[in-house]
Amino acid sequence: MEVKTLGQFVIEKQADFPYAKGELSRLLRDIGIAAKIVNREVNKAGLVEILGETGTVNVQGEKVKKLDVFANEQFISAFKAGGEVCAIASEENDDIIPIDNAVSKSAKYVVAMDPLDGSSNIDVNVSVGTIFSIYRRTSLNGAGTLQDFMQKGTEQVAAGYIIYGSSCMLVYTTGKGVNGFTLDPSIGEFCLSHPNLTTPKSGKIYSINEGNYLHFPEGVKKYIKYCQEEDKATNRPYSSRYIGSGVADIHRNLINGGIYVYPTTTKSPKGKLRLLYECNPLAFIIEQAGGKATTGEKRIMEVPITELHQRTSLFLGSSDMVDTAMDFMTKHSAEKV
Ligand code: AHM
Ligand code: MG
Repeated sequence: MEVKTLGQFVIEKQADFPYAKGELSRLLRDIGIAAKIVNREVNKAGLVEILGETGTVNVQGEKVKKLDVFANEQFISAFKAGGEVCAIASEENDDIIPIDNAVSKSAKYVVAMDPLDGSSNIDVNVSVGTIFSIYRRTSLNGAGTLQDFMQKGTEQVAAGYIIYGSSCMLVYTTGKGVNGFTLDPSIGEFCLSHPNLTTPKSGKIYSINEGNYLHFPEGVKKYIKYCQEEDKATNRPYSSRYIGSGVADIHRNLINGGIYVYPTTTKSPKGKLRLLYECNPLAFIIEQAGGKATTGEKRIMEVPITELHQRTSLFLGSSDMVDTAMDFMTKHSAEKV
């Protein structure tokens, strides 16, 4: 059987970008390497204390790091060493991390990331993920600036996620479809397992934290009731599935069809999720897979960005389901929560 590794695939795809000099390919390769290291640590999360005590992990007697901090440091050091990135924005850091070192002199890109999404799930052995979004810098040279990140999602050059689940997968797009790679632990390589991923136009799954029901906008409340109604023609009632790790919920829905909703609530009137490093990259992927991502009103990737950690509501998934949810939002927009 022919096996295609992530490294082979990105080099092959470089031909899609006639003027590319291989920087983006190298950047994707660096992300793959950092992902493997984070996966190794995530896999032994339950052992950290035990191994730490015996000294196997913690030779210098350093305090065992929390995995989200570890993942953040791992990706940052991969980007610093790779030389393709002049600034990083991370969920874990209040400000951007400018890079200006010997290898970054001709760096063209900036990367925004959520190094470990759903990190509260680690302690209970549930899937977590990394989300990344790559933009061309707008500044001319030297270290990147905050302004480099103030670009709409439509300007993304590439985006992807890694899911540390029952197997480890890396899914990414450069705007020419979506491809998924599964880590084969026996050879330590991400291998192309899901070429040209497309999402069904409709599905049977809705993913939302219903615990917040009382605080949802009226349109969302009505849409949830719609999902629960009996209707043979539209395959309802739908099933409710909510892991609480956005990457895992969205990955499942991408493959099986479904909708993920994190709306505004009376408690978080702007929404919870972050536009730059959660919603925009996930929106780029779902659109490239044939789905949709909106705020409930408009396309996520066209939302102007003014703050690094800007929040937004998110309706993401199979196109027919997102359309229906948005119809409910429009119809009930005038009603009080
Ligand atoms: P995090 O980046 O702090 O982990 O938060 C993002 C996560 C998503 O992955 C997940 O879908 C959602 O927040 C869960 O939030 P809640 O517990 O409010 O339902
Ligand atoms: Mg997150």
